[in-house]
Amino acid sequence: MTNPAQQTIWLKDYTPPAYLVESVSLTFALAPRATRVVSKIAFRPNPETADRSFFLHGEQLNLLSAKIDGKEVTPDVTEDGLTCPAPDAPFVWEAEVEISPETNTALEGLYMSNGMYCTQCEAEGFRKITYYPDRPDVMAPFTVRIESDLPVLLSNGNPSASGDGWAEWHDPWPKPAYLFALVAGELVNHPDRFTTKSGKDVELNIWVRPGDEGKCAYGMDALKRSMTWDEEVYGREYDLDIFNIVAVDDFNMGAMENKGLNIFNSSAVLCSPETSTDANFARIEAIIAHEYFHNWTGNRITCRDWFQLCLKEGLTVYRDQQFSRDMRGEAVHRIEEVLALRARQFREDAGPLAHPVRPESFVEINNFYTATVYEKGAEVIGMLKQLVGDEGYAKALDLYFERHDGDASTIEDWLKVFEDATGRDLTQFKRWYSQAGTPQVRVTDDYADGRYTLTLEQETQPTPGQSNKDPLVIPVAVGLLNPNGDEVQPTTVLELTEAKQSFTFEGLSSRPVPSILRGFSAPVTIQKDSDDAERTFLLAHDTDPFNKWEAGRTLAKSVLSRMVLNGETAPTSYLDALRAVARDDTLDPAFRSLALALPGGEDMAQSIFALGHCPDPDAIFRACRSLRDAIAAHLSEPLASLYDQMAIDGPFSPDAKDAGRRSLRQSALSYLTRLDGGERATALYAAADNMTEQLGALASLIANGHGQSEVQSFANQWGHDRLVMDKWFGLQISHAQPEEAVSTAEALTQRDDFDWKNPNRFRSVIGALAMNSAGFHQASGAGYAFVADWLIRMDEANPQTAARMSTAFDSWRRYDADRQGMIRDALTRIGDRPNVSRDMAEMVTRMLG
Ligand code: 0A1
Ligand code: ZN
Repeated sequence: MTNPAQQTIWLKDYTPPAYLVESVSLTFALAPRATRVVSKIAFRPNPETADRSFFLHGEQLNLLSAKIDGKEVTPDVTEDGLTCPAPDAPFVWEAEVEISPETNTALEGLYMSNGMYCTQCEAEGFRKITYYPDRPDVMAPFTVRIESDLPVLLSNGNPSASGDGWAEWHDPWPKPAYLFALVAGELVNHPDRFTTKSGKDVELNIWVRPGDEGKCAYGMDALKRSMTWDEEVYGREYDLDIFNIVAVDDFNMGAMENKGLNIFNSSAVLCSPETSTDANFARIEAIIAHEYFHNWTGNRITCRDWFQLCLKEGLTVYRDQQFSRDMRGEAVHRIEEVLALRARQFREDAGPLAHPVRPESFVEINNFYTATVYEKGAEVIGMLKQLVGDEGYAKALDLYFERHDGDASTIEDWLKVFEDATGRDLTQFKRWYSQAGTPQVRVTDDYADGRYTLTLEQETQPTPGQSNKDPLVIPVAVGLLNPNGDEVQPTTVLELTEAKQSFTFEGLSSRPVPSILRGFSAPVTIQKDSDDAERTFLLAHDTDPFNKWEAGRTLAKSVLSRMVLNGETAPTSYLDALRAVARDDTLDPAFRSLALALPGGEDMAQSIFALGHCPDPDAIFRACRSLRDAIAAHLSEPLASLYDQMAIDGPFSPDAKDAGRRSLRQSALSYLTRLDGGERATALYAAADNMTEQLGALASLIANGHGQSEVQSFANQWGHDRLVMDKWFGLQISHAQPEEAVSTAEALTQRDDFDWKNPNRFRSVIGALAMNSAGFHQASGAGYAFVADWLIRMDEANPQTAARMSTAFDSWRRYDADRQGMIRDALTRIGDRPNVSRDMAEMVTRMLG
């Protein structure tokens, strides 16, 4: 493989910067292909190092002039930056560069989206704007002047002055360059205000393209709820006079926490009942909160270097999860967190891309914005909180903000505040940050003379570059039920620290049924020789809602595995248990909906592989379909009454209660459509006045081979709305029959509105195919070839988005020799191009490695 600058960067090689920055002043004269950026940067030697080499990052810049203390200099310019002799004393660097935002399809640095200028600087995009020490441990206050005829000109901090064709912003809070942002465009705003708990009045705005004003109210409401929540729960107040959010159509990720000027993928902020599903509302609420919470965990306290990414991301995800649980219900949200963790992070941990929460090396940092850094990073914080208790956690967080405000910090700093605040030694706990892989905890038990003993053994399989694994500190929350279903031991957290350890419970009059890993207290897999009778018992009686759901989930997986591997049919005992859940009106509708959902193809492939078999995606698809039919037939009566009962009269509300009812109704519909020839779904589609029901009905129709006319009418109705059409593209592929998925995707890419350079549209087709497990893994290899062709095309325009989607191939070693061969060929074809990007080259190398 050709290696475009495949230079590996190591955590152990960290050295402090030679020069620090006192202040930055930037002037932008905006023009689509010739934007001029004038920078004036006050440097001073870093007293903590003797190194005096002056290096500024810079990529794809046309340097027009450079001065040090007013004198022209001629730096030595290379592809990735410049060096220049510099004084061993404070000095002022001035430079002028020219850049071309209009031709920037990578969407990093300054680029254009629908006539609007915007930026994305995390992780290393600022170096495409001007020459700068583009590393997070160099922090400075910024003053920014924007010159343009466009009416709205925004940057970080507070507005300081403006005139005809220009505006100036000043951000007093020292920040690294990755938090820099600039926006210029013809935008309209949805304004509001917020008074902080100490009485500071803050102007809030959501800026959007004209026409999108009607899709801002929910985002604004979520922002104000986030601001209040952070004050109440973490004591954190906002610290500028203004907080701006801008919606951008072309964006690689969900959103970005730039100081005072959050930039959002429009799909992560714009919503309305007619155009957005309940899932969209929930995601928007979580992302708005996430970006806002970064103001303290990420911006006021940032990362020393990119290896510490989980310091800000793990903590901020943990905080947004806490917020969403408070807004939407603890149990249901926890189940959703775990479903996402298993689907993305457990898969990552089990394959060639496994890496620690704090990686030790990288080639391209953009490849490390992963489920492991984000979601496992959040799980690690959840475990820490269980180990030190709620009070210990609150004390540690207060100390963290007090001690490190204004710092670029490390995981060592983070753990030290916990040690200092609680007195607990975290030496062993720290392994969670450095050891990759999902630990397996094997559970055996014994009962004699009123004494019940649980034995827990932990083991983590080798991962790339880490063959030996040490025991971790694993909080295992456990409860015990007696055979009548009464709880005889309320939840207690066992601390597993050894490879093998036993825990004893006394005074039990009969052998209890254990409920292990309540609330999913650690990101591990549990292995226990339980039978379906025990799982059915827990599904009926467990008092811990997470484990009640989990019992149903493991039961479904065990039934499905036997259907796939032994050709069995669904046992009546399972169908009866599920019917009892459907009928149990004491259960929250959202919970019931989750309990009625079956594991998907990818989830089953993971499970079957873990059982030591090679998964056959077609056989899994057939088994899932046959189980759905059995459930539909066995539960037809309760499902039909749920479908009627869960209908909502009155206006649409996106709140969790109504969303839960719609979700349960949709679960019922998806089964009933297998029985009623699409009658209910067709009627619902015609009557729906909100996108949740319209799209849900359409999904049920497509999945069952109906709905051709609805697919057409949907496009006629929504052709003008980019975000709705993304759903339309995606749905046809994700619900396609396996043998039709590739041809459907191919046909959709022929359409004029398949604007593939837009990451959302690209994901809605190529990403949807990669997630249709049986469609993507068709034995012909057509799915692999199709995805590979598009990744190659995208890699040339936007390496970051292409590289992220290449993870579709990361589970390749699970499959049979034919499929493995075809995937290896596809990956080799992607990686062997002379112009392969650094992002993609690293991903392919690791996946084939
Ligand atoms: N820090 C943002 C996500 C983000 C990360 C990288 C990006 O470009 C490489 C863009 C956004 C967050 O956590 O929300
Ligand atoms: Zn984040």
